[in-house]
Amino acid sequence: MSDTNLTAIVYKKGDLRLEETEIKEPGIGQVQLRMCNVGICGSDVHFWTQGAIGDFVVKAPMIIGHEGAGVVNKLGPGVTNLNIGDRVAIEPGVPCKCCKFCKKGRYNLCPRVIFCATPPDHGNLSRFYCHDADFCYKLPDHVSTEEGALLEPLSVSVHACTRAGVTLGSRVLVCGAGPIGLVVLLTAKAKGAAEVIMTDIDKSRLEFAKSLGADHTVLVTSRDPVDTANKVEAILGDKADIAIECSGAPPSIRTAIFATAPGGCVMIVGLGPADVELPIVNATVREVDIRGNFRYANCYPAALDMIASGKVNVKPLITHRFKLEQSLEAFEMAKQGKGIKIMINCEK
Ligand code: NAD
Ligand code: 572
Ligand code: ZN
Repeated sequence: MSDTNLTAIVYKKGDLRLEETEIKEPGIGQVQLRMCNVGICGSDVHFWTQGAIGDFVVKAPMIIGHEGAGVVNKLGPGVTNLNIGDRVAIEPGVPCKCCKFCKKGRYNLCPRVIFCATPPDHGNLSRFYCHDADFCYKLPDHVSTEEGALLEPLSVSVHACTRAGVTLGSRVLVCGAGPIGLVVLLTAKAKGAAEVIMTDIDKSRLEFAKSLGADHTVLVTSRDPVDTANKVEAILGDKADIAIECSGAPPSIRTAIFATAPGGCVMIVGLGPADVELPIVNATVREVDIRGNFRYANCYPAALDMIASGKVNVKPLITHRFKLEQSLEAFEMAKQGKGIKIMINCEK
């Protein structure tokens, strides 16, 4: 029987459909993958429910999904780094490889990057998908394709913790205990952080964070960011060396600044409103550096090594599993904010 290509497509705001699409042939330097697992990310849900994130608007039907792993099914011309049958994690952003940012290794800043499921670029929640072979990472036999899919959010945390300077003995505040805050927790611990304290407005998320190894948690109940920062300081016995903000909520960004020690760093990962009022003078006079994070560059190998070596265990993050045929149900569950990571299996 010939293969078909069931695919999850966002047509427009609120309109997600499962349809058969053509199976593409791999281009030069590409591989055709038989997809295995794709995780649902908050941005996938946002593009479906809102039809846009900032300036990125779904103007034409877009295949969703960017946290994927699959098996090499065909090699395109010129591919030498992979073989048919290899299980790989897919780094979803393929940059131009020529611009000044690409040339200096900061390819996440490439203005011509093609990034799965960021309009107008298609994602990989389908049975078959073609991708540049040099942005596919072969998984060792003992690393599952679910873990391969989780390399994507894990790479965000590797980039954030590296840029924030997390190292042996760091005392780290992580604001927001969603999937990103949780992978930041795991990565900070793997990098040798002495203590990680996490905040959230949701008690169940903090309980989950504790089960993953958070040393302390703070339930945010006050509207005043200084109150929350004081709670963090009371628990740590001092301000944090580093705060990694993973909620995007403006009061939480303000808390991150107030809770960080002089000379420390606040890393902004969470993206909420475009304009946010911040206590910038407070940060300036205490030389608290505020740094930004945009996806990742050169982080997949380190993320894979952390999983393959057993230094991090991302498996507990997967709370729900669906088949590709059940994608609409899976997205409905993600929209309701249930669980942590919802994984879709694309195998027949
Ligand atoms: P999520 O919505 O699942 O998690 C956010 C968490 O923050 C939730 O648990 C929520 O309850 C909590 N929260 C909300 N208000 C809070 C407050 N005032 N104080 C503390 N916690 C609060 O999202 P996620 O998938 O974990 O992603 C987190 C953020 O990271 C999102 O804004 C996302 O867009 C962003 N992100 C950025 C990058 C990047 O490259 N910069 C990459 C991936 C994700
Ligand atoms: O895993 C990549 C990723 N990036 C997210 C969110 C979720 N997953 N970002 C937040 C949204 N931005 S963006 O610049 N954009 C839609 C391109 O607003 C990218 C980073
Ligand atoms: Zn994502």
